[in-house]
Order: sequence, then C-alpha cells, then structure tokens
Amino acid sequence: MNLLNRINSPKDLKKIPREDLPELAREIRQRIVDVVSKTGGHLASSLGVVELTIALHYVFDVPEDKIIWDVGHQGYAHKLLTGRQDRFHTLRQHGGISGFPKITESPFDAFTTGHSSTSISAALGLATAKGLKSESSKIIAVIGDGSMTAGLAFEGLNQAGDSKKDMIVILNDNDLSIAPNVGALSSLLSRTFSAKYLQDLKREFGDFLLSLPKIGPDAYLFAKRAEESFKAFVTPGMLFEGFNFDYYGPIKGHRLNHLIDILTNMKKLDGPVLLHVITQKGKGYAPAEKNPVYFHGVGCFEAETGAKLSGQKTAPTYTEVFGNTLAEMAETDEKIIAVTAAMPEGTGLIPFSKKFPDRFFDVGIAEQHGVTFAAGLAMEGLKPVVAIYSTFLQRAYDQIVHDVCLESLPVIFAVDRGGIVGEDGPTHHGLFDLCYLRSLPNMTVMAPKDENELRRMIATAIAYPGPIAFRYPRGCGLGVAMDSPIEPIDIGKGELLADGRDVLILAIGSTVADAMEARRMLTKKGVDAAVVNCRFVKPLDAGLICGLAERIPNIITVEDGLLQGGFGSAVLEALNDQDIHNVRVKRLGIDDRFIEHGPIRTLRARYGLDAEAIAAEAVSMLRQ
Ligand SMILES: Cc1ncc(C[n+]2csc(CCOP(=O)(O)OP(=O)(O)O)c2C)c(N)n1
Repeated sequence: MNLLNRINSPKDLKKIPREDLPELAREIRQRIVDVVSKTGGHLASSLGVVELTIALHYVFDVPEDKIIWDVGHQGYAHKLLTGRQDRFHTLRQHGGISGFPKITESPFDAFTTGHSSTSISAALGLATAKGLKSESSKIIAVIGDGSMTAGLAFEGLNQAGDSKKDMIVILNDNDLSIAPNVGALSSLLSRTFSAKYLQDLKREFGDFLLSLPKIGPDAYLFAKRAEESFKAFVTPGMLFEGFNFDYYGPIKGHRLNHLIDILTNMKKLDGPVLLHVITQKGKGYAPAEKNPVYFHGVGCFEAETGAKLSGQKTAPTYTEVFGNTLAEMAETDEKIIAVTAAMPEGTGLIPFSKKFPDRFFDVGIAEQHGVTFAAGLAMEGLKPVVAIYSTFLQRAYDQIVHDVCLESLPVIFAVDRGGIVGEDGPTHHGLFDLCYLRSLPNMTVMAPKDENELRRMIATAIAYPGPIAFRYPRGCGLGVAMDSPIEPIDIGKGELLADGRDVLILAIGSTVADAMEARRMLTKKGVDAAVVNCRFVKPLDAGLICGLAERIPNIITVEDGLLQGGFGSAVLEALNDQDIHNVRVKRLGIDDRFIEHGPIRTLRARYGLDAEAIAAEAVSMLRQ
C-alpha cells in the first residue's frame, strides 16, 4: 500500500484513515529494521513504541504541541513521521541524521536527549514557559520504566505535581531497561496484573453495594473511599497519585484505536496527568522480541534473520578485558564489589554478576546513587569498583567530589567509553572525564595504552588506598599478549617507549598507539621522535616529562578528549611549575566544542588525533 511514503509531516499522517494505521505501523517497522540492520542502532526500543508514536502524532499537533522522548533512543518512528524519511538511511552515519532527537535537526524535536530521565523536568520547563506566555500547547513527556528509576525523574514529578501545570507524562513500561529493570519501582510497576484484578473486583463489589436497598449508596461511597485507599497501597497509580498526578492505565500500548481514543480524551484534561502504557520491546520483529537485550543497541545484522554480521574482531574489547579481569581478581579478593548503573552488559560485568551475585549491584539508572552507595561500601573496608561510562559518570560529579574525594575513600572508577565513542554522537562521547577527574583533590587518574595495561591498572587500583579512576575506550584492544601474573604499576610513573632527538610526543591512553605509528611515519621522513606513554594524568610523571622536555623542547601532547583542563593542560602546568619555559608545546585534542556522530576513526582523523595528524604536526613544528 505504501502509506509511509505519503507522509512528509504529521499533517499527512492525520489524513490516513484509522483503519489503515496498523498497515502504516507495519511499514514503519519494516523500514526501521531495514535501515538499522545496515547502520546499527537502538532497534528494540524504537520498535516497541511504533503504535504509541503514531497515536501521539495522530492526536497532537507537533510542533506546536511538544513531545519529549526520554533518552531519545526510541525516536526512530518519530523521525520517520516528521519529515526525515528521505534521510532515514543516513541514521547515525557521519553527516547523516542523529540517532537521538536533536533540536537543531528538526523543529519537530522538542528537546535534545541522549542521557536518560530528563524528559519530565524539561517538559515542566516548557509547560511553565508556555503558561507564562499564555500559550496553550500540550506538552508530553514519554519516559520508559527504566528511565523512571532515576532520581532526576522523581525531582521532576515532585515539582510538576505541586505546580499543577498542564502536562502529560506517558510511562512506556516494557519491563526492561537495557537489561531487566531493577529495584522496588520495577516491582511496583509489574503489579499491573493485580491492579486489573482489583478493578474487576471493584466493579462487581460496587454493583452489589449499590443494589442494597436504602443503605446502598452510602455503603457504596464508604467502600469506594476505603477501596481507593486500599488500591493506593497496591497499584502503580499510588505512586503517581501521591505526586498529584492523575493516573490512567495501565493500557495496552499496541492497540492503535484504543491508544488514539484515550489520548484524545487526555488531551482535554488539565493539570499533570500520567498515562501508563504497557508495550513490548522489539515488538513486531521476532528476533528482537526474543532477545530485546541484544537488540537494544545493536550493530549491523541480517534483516531476514537477525543474525549478527560478523565484523573482523581481532582482539577482545576493553570492556570484556575489564569484566573478565575483575571477575578473575574477585576470586582471590572477596572485598571486591562491582557496581553498575543499569549497564551490566555494556560494562562487561555479566561474568562477575554470575560468579558473584552477592557482590554485584545493579543500582538502576542512578549514577549519583551508585557512587555514594560505593562510598558507603568503601567506608566498611570493601573495595567497590564502580563501572560507568564516561559520559554517564558526569551525572555523579558531586558525589565523586563530596562523598568520595573529600575524605579520600577508596572507590575505584572503571570509566568505560572514554574518548570519542562514535555513532551515538555528542550526548555520548566521553570527552570530559580527564578534565573533570583530574581537577579533584585526592583523585588518581590513569588511562591504559592497551588491554594488558588495562589489566595492570585494575590491579593498581585494587591495591590503592584512595579514590582512583582508569578510563578506557570503546572497542577492541590492540591484540597484545596478556601478562600473568598481573603486575600493578607504580603510581605516577610514565613509560618512555622510544627515545628521540627532534620531537617529544606525550601520549595518554588510546593515543599512545597512534603516537608510536606517527613515530614510524616520522622516521621515514628523517625525524627522530621520542614517545612517552604517560599512563597517569594525575599524578603526572613530571620528573620524566620535564627531564625529556629540557632535552627535546618540541613537544606534542595528544589526548582523546577535551583540551581545556585535560592531559595537555596538565603537561603545561607541570612545565610551568618546574620553570621550563624554553619549549614549544602543541596540544592535540578536542578544542572547546561538542563533536558530531560518526565512526571513531573518521572523527579522530577529522579532529587531528590520529597518527597522520600527529606526524603532520611534528613536521610543521620542526619546519617553523
Ligand atoms: C544517565 C544515563 N545513564 C545510562 C544511560 C544508558 N541507557 C540508555 S537507554 C537505557 C535504558 C532505558 O530504559 P527505558 O527507559 O525503560 O527504555 P526502553 O529502552 O526500555 O524503552 C540506558 C540505561 C543513559 N542513556 N543515560
């Protein structure tokens, strides 16, 4: 029938008769699977909200009305219905459309998202502003049950319920975060069955009471009140009604007619309302329905079968090395505890969680809580290892400062996805960690040059008596041999990998391999470069660096991160503090900007962090 091709904006969607909408949903799913199988992306979450997205755009008038997609990873159907069909095949590609809503990409995207649990706060901000401007648009936040576990979501609910602003929160409940959702909220939400059972009971009992002569209506009223308060103890509605939201649901999220009727009614309501919608993650694509965890965020696959397209994986990923090493070390050290914030697969902690279920904690999407929870564990002499992606650890900055560093508690931070992460783009690049961690008193910050050094840094961290972080990149290691037993590294000791006369390249983490490659290129051009694997951003090996700088005054620092306050800045400070002024220093890194999405190698080349860029910089420095 090809209905999707006729839709260039939500106005076109409204022209499609209701009875054809299930066919449209099928076409949207087909398109999403076709494209994501080639580009990779967040498949299962997007498939789960196809009907909800159609219904929302059918009933509301975007862009005047605003829909905020929490996290935004479920927004593919929204992109298809809001004028981005012709570019949808460029999803997550360099120069193509983003994998998340982005206000600079489309006027139909009401808020830029990527990190979870911001939608309610943002919606309340928009609703408040609309109120002050006497505008009557509808504001809708769509938030998953996983994202609802974050404190930020409850901070939003708390103010929204009190302010009584007109806004609609749609709780998209599929019982899953990336992994199965965790915590008390999750078990409360899964009581939907008992809620339905209770509603049926209520209807029957009410009919019975009303049928009683004379006392019937009074008894009914009394029973209704009692029942309301009883219901409040046992249904998910209790929670949201406690926040002054009018709670509706739970309703089935794949019945289009039903959804459209309910949303049409909700459009007429004032004040804060919450609609609880039950959806299935991966809906309509059998492989994703069967394995929604795998298809949450997936690489390229065969669309027919869902089978993974085998890339050339030459070495284990840093994440795998971290997870396996921690599980190995935990066998002989029972104080080691692993903490993840809703990312057990993503952080490589599944082997640990299976071997040591009592020492593994998934705290939900609650990075702030996870860090302070770890501080509590450390107070009791345990060795908590908090594994959080660089970008999400930003959430927990005050907890790192106030609850960990202030009293120098031995909490270990395994900072995964440090540096440019690729197709997820600016909301997810881990560009700030070296800057934000190195500025903290008592904190030690390391970055390994390869996966064997990552193992050594894990051992170093486990043995260290204060706060310590190691940050490592997304993707495969270099395929190096692994030492056994694992030797810790002396704190603050860098490593001179190659000596030279002409130029001194100071590298950290994943840039060390590029620095060595640049050295090989330079040798061919007759340039003799020294390369240091600095290992520590804090404490920096100032002795080694300054000693070399006195001999080789042309210095290049290179880091996979932001320049301001990062590794190169640390080098400049060290040179200055040791009164070494007769040097030229060029810092390579990301200069005061957010960078777009695209393949890691493409972005590293574009922003001058790869071997070619380092070599070119050395040549130009020597020419001057
Ligand atoms: C602050 C933050 N922490 C972690 C993540 C990684 N993350 C992306 S989606 C997701 C699960 C979201 O679950 P839910 O809200 O239920 O949405 P679903 O995918 O199940 O539809 C997580 C943990 C994130 N985006 N932001």
